[in-house]
Amino acid sequence: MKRRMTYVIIILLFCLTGCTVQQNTEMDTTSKSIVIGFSQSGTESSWRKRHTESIRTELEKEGYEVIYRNGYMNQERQIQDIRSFIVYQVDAIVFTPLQEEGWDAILEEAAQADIPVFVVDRHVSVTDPSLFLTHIGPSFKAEGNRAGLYVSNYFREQSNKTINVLELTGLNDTSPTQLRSEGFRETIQRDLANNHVTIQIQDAISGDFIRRKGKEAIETYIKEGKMDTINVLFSHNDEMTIGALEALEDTDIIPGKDLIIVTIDAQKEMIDNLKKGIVNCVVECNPEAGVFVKNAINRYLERGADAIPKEIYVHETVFSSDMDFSQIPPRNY
Ligand code: GYE
Repeated sequence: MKRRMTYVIIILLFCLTGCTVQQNTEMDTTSKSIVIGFSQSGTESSWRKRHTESIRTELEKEGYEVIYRNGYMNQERQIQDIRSFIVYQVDAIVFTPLQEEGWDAILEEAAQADIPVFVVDRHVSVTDPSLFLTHIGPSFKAEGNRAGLYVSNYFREQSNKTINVLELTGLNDTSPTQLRSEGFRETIQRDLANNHVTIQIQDAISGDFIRRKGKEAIETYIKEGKMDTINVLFSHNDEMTIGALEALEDTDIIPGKDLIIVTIDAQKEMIDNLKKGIVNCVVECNPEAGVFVKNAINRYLERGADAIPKEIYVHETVFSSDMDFSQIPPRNY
């Protein structure tokens, strides 16, 4: 009897331990969810809001736990946000830098903690490029090229004429600002070589990618009496273009006719303006980065850092006054 009791106890214990072990394994897989720290630079545009949403939803749909921080366009704040991810020991950091310079020290901290960093949208300039795993975003230079190409095509029939461009630039020390400028200049210069028409940048003024600042910059330009000689406004983003259009309301200039307007992002409002003939060319900047970020993280987790290319481009297009508007896909930003 005593012996039988001992057996029963042993079997019971075995069963219990077995059950417990099984339970623990199950718990491990669920409690061990991958945590991603996502530091966004701000909420300055509809484009940016869509960009944030796209990344958060794609990562969450995939089952990742996302800790999201908004840097409110303040680099110090973004650095603190990234530091909090490091303290929390997240599995990966997704980071959309406000500007290009000033990230070496914090990325060094992330590297020390062995946390991979996925840079999205704007670029970072760091002395050691191994401080980030990859950069995922648009080709800003191609966007500038597309804008320049529209302008040179638009004026291609004209000869012996000088076309003056006013460039409304985004935030300084950011790759979209630098590369959009570079891409635009590259394309208009090519046309110059053909001697059809001279397209020149009359002035470049900054609006920091912000609607209000874009409006103020154009208002000042108008007050200075310089707007009348301008044929083309090349604006680095739609928010500033909306500001510029508001400023132009106080003048006789008819946007889209007296002033050719080329703008970047392709927010819904700007596509509506294109259809109405208020702007002439809208270069798309694709905010739907989420799926690319998710794929890169998945691949990194499955195959390691060596399986990730240093640069991952998102696809983009261009919409202009000479196209069939029914071909424009619905905008969700
Ligand atoms: O064009 C603009 C946003 O960095 C590419 O930032 C991004 C730019 C985008 O504020 O609308």
